[in-house]
Amino acid sequence: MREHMRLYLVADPAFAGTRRLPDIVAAAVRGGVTMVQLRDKGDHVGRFVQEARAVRQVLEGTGVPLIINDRVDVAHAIGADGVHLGQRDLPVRDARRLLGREAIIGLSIEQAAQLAHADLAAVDYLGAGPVFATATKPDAAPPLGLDGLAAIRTACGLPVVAIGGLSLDNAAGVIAAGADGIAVVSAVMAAHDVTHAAAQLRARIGG
Ligand code: TZP
Ligand code: MG
Repeated sequence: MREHMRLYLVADPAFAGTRRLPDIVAAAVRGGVTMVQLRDKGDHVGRFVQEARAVRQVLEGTGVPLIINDRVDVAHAIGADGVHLGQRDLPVRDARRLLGREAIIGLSIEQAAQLAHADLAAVDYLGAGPVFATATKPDAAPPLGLDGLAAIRTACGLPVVAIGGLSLDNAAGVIAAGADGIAVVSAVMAAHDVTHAAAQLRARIGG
């Protein structure tokens, strides 16, 4: 699990522009992405399912797991590897019951205090963030900073992927603060050359 955390792409169709989302994901995997989450905040679940199937197809045989954001039903429908849930989504224990033992379940943590209320036995990894300010998620909690990230790392033995405002400039610092990897939206999705952007990030974080 920790190796899969290294470079975690959050693929959001809002960033696709005129490109095809599965093509972007394939290009990012060529650059060294180790895990992919599909995140669609639109209200068209049928389209989400279609996108998810197409992305699953390009990931087949790559060894890169596909995680669905928010929607346990979509994850189940398309046979994704797992689901990523926020503090206001379906409780992780219920997701575990629905998806089974083999599913990968990730949980967002916005501050270390939330760990006390989390059902960590049902969780495979934590997404900690936002570490830095980001325009990608307007309703994000206040930034944790590196100290807040380190506090989550210290409080819990689960794999931790950091998210929020991460780029080539700050990626190494986030790993030094204890994260097992970085999760990015814009640093890869908004790049002109997605493969190159992913490869540069991979080189910066090592592993
Ligand atoms: N959760 C916390 S911050 C964030 C999410 C989904 C957005 C991260 O986007 P970016 O573009 O990598 O800052
Ligand atoms: Mg969510």
